[in-house]
Amino acid sequence: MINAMSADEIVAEILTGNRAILARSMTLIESTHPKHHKLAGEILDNIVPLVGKAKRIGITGVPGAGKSTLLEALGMYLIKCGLKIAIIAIDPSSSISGGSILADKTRMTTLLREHNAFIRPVPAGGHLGGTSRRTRELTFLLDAAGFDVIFIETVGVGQSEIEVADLVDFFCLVQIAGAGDELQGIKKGVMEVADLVVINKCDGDNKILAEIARAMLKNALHIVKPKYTEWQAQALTCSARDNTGIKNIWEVVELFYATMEPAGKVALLRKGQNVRWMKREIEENVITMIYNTQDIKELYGKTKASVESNQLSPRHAVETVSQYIAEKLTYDGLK
Ligand SMILES: Nc1nc2c(ncn2[C@@H]2O[C@H](COP(=O)(O)OP(=O)(O)OP(=O)(O)O)[C@@H](O)[C@H]2O)c(=O)[nH]1
Ligand SMILES: [Mg+2]
Repeated sequence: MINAMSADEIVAEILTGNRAILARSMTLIESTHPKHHKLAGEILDNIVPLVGKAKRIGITGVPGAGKSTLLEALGMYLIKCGLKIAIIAIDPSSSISGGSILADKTRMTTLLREHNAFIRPVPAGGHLGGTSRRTRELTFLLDAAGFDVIFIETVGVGQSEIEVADLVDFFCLVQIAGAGDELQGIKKGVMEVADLVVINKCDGDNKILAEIARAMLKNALHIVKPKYTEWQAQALTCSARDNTGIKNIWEVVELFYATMEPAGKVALLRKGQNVRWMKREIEENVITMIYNTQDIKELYGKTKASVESNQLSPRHAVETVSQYIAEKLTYDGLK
């Protein structure tokens, strides 16, 4: 149905809040089928000038830290404040629509019933860069569709959280207090990109441990090299289950924007992210194109065989293939 519509018509529907068209446009953008590329590109060209109002927030943390439960609590709080929220839930374990995605969607049962919430599960795809490849464009659609806050939830395994940090304005790490190993549980690199660390499950017997963990984290965050001169990463506790500390989290997010926006830092951040994304995409495309060119493919295959049989040193092989590509590019490029 959407294929029969023009990009202008589709965008008009998205702007009026047509959720079915929004969802279908997202599927179109995620599609790797070449026949969808043109329409997806046209939709994005129309959308991009309209984008920029929504707050983009990343949420990461170890499996079971309570990210989904927290998003449900925070999401409901924001809806009560009169905001429209969207959640992109990235599932690294699933390549298509696997079971865990559905599980995650059903975990946010209260939000699922809300008209002012939109939940979109996204498979990570399993290859490097899989997370961010299309997710940036999905946030653009949601922004244009009028969602005030867009959350991107990702499980803190592999590199996904670092990728997600480059898709959002504000990055929140959800932790749980353990028996004194709070800091070990945080992977290197994540602390550097976190704008806020939330110790969840601060309830029942866990309360004191959570408060201790928060104090330790607060100190640790002061030692980490700050991401921005204007912002010191914060540490909070909350209980997503009992709905406590949720308002504090949002106040920190608002403080972040109130501090960074007047300094022009959010706009600058987004500009940098767009350019980095473009550069990565070009590099990926160019590499794919080069390796798919018939004569290069053949030369590569032959050279690889020579390296495997020790007839050619890997260094010589690199030179041979690189030289061939360089000559070919100059020849074709100057024609
Ligand atoms: N006691 C307590 N339990 C919680 C809290 N938040 C979440 N839980 C429980 O922790 C478990 C995991 O919660 P989820 O919200 O699914 O955690 P998650 O981080 O989204 O997990 P994955 O998506 O699998 O990575 C569930 O059984 C929740 O009920 C909390 O604040 N306190
Ligand atoms: Mg979850």
